Amino acid sequence: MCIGPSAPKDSYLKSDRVIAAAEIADADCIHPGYGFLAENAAFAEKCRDSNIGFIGPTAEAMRLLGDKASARVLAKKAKVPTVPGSDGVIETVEEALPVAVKIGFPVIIKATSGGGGRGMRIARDEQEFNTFFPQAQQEALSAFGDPGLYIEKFLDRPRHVEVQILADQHGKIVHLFERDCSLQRRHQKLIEEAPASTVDQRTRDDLCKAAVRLCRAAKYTNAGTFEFLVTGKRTFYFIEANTRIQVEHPVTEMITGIDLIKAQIRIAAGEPLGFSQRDVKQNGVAIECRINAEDPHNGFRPSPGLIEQFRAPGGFGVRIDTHAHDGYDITPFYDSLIGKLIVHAATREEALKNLERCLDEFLISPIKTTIPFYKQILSLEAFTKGEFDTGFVDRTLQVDTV
Ligand code: MV4
Repeated sequence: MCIGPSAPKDSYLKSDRVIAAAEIADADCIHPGYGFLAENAAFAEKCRDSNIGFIGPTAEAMRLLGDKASARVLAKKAKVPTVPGSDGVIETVEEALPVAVKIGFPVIIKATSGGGGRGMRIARDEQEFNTFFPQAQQEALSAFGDPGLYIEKFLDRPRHVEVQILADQHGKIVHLFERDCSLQRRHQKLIEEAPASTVDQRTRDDLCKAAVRLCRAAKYTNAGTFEFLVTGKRTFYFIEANTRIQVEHPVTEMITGIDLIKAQIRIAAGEPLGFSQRDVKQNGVAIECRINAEDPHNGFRPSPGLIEQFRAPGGFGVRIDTHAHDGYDITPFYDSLIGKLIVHAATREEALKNLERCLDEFLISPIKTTIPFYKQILSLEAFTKGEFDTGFVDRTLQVDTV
């Protein structure tokens, strides 16, 4: 169903048009996906007011966790470890500087409505802090319409580990273990895996229990993710929550055998979860590569256009989630994600072997994709050994910038 012109601001970001389309289609409910209005509380509210189910959490839970400074406050109350930092939003640089000095430099300045690294600055001393705080405030205002900032101690080379949650409308909450999403470039995730190879069983248990506590404190329902930064062996801190299903959810589906989208739909329909925590088992290792229509040899510049040849790998333990095929035209209007390659095997070693084979077999032409970049990553010992953190790609890989 056509809901408007190509530009998202005139179509998929216009809630009234999306709701009108649902009404014309006589849809019972809307699954918001993982972009556009998926984390927009006002959209969830409009669905409710239009008697259309929103497959996700309540508008209230989205607002509470969508504000990152208030999510931090809630986490503290729920005895979930947070990075040393400010309590809530700080309005002025005069008020913020003593807090930063008390935390100790370097500190990271973050936008409470932020995402994708916008409105974020790292300050190494007082002088930088005085310069960066107003800059971040301005950037946050223009990007999110909200200048609110908070500050945290800047952690050195953390790993990004997130816990998947499912919560029904009857008070039952389960976690589906964790994913490591440390491999990213400029805040875009590239490779995700489950379980996190560097997290031991005891830390895993603590992390997952912390996520469930926070979920309960937020009265959260449906699928959600709680993000943590992990430093050292047993130390982790909650940083933010994602109130939507995420791109990387298939790795969790592969290791647990649970269809997360089906669970989301059942929960939204008011059904009970139908299984308990003890029924959720981790089985093997799953790794996902995001296939983007981008040129890794040209600063990851978008590479839209007609796909003339599309040949995907297959076989045991291989999953491809995509809408692309031969003759498909990738438009320049949307995200450059064109597919996900997910492999599942008994061990990380086997998964990596299969992943390498799949990347070699994958044929998408003539548009440029990130496939060659993943082959390069897989050739690095640091990656195959699991020795990487959130700064790995930007630090170690020589990628040309535009
Ligand atoms: C941090 C951090 C270090 N210390 N917070 C990046 C995106 C957002 N979800 C959180 N992010 C980070 N938060 C504390 N307290 C490091 C990152 C981070 C990062 C920061 C600056 C430049 C590049 C980065 C890449 C990955 C993670």
